[in-house]
Formats: sequence, structure tokens, C-alpha cells
Amino acid sequence: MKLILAIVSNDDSSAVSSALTKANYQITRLATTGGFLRAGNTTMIVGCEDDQVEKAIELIGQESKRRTEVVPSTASYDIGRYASFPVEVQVGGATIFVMDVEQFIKL
Ligand code: 2BA
Repeated sequence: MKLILAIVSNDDSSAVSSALTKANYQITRLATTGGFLRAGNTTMIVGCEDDQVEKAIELIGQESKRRTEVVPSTASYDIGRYASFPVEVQVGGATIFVMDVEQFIKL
């Protein structure tokens, strides 16, 4: 048995957990915070059989692809005026750890 820890952006967490649940994976979602950006992200804990790991990674990847989005940003000028302009930011992506499970116990 394996334990998958998948860290995904909050924007993708709903789609990722729906896809995994629909495919009969049992998951736990944790609200986590990235150490570098200090922004919220979501960590999914998935316990599954060895032969189910690949499919889980595929589903997570499908729902959390790294992509570029254009978001509005503002710049201020000394004369007290603000201008809005679009900037491209990278969003999404997943960081995944797969670990061996020594024991799986439900009491
Ligand atoms: P990613 O590498 O895609 O990482 C996204 C989030 O995944 C991280 O959020 C962290 O919560 C988790 N994560 C990634 N690698 C990990 C690991 N080896 N162990 C445990 N958790 C891990 P943040 O820490 O807020 O990082 C956000 C993004 O900032 C990273 O995206 C990376 O592109 C960049 N970054 C992180 N640390 C950096 C550093 N020391 N220098 C430059 N850029 C960094």
C-alpha cells in the first residue's frame, strides 16, 4: 500500500478532490501553507493500493495543470493616479510525494 501526499493550489483543490473521489479514492484534505510564498494551498492525503498510484497521479495532474493566467495589476504614479494593466502569472501545478505504508489500521 502507498500514501500519496499531493500539494495543490487552493483553486484546483475542489476539482482534484472531486476527480479522485469519483474514481473511488479515499482522500483527506488539509488546509496548508507554502513555506516560501506563505500562501494557502491544499494537501491531499490519499491511501491506496500500489497499482492505483499511477491513475491517482494522472487525475491530480489533469485537474491541476500548471498554466498561465492573465490577471489585472495596478501601478501608481507620483501624481496620485493609478493605472491598471494585465500581467501573466503562473498558477496550478502539483507537488506529489509517494510513500510506502508500513501499516494501515482502522479502529
Ligand atoms: P512549487 O515548487 O510548485 O511548490 C508549491 C508548494 O508545494 C510549495 O509552496 C510548498 O507548499 C510545497 N512544496 C514544494 N516542494 C516541497 C518540498 N520539497 N517539501 C515540502 N513541500 C513542498 P511554497 O513553498 O509557497 O512555494 C511556492 C513556489 O515558490 C514554488 O512552487 C517554487 O516555484 C517557488 N519556491 C519555493 N521555494 C523557493 C526558494 N527557496 N527559492 C526560489 N523559489 C522558491
